[in-house]
Amino acid sequence: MRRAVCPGSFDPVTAGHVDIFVRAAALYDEVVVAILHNPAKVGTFTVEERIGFIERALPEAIASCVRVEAFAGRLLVDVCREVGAEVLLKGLRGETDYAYEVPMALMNRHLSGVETVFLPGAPQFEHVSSSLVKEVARFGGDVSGLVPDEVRDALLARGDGGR
Ligand code: COD
Repeated sequence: MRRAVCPGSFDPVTAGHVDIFVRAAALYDEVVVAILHNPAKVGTFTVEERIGFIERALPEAIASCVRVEAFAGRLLVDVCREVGAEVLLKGLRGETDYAYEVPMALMNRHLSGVETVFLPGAPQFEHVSSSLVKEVARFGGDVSGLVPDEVRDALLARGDGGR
């Protein structure tokens, strides 16, 4: 079984993330979407909310080979060991992500031999991040199409757009 871990905060999941999960599921037998969170830090959405948003946003065709799990205060290499994954899979949105991600990929390989596979982010979601979406929503901008509809509605319902 070839298994990949897609890690992130996913606070909240965006259309860019979902695109990466779908493409990862075409490459691996199983994809573990790993929500890494710091229990001492309050996120915009709870870990349970983030899990639900992701599970309900997955297209039916891949739902059976993607599972979503949360991990508190852990190294990514330990998450990979725990779930039996040989690969970390991440989306890259250009030079800024590259500069940030490559040292982490090399460190993870140094620590445990786990390789990181990068998929280029889809051009239509290149500008999409959880934090930007929250900022747009906070000031009343329309984030339709940038996040699953349920996430858009949850951001609107908060009133503060997810501060
Ligand atoms: N298109 C494609 N990919 C995207 C998009 C998009 N529009 N938006 C985000 N992504 C990618 C990001 O590049 C990232 O790889 C992933 O999706 C998750 O995004 P976020 O924003 O939810 O995640 P972050 O940036 O908060 O990262 C959280 C991690 C858990 C990945 C990070 O903190 C981490 O690697 N922690 C591990 C700690 C560790 O083990 N450290 C020691 C060794 S380095």
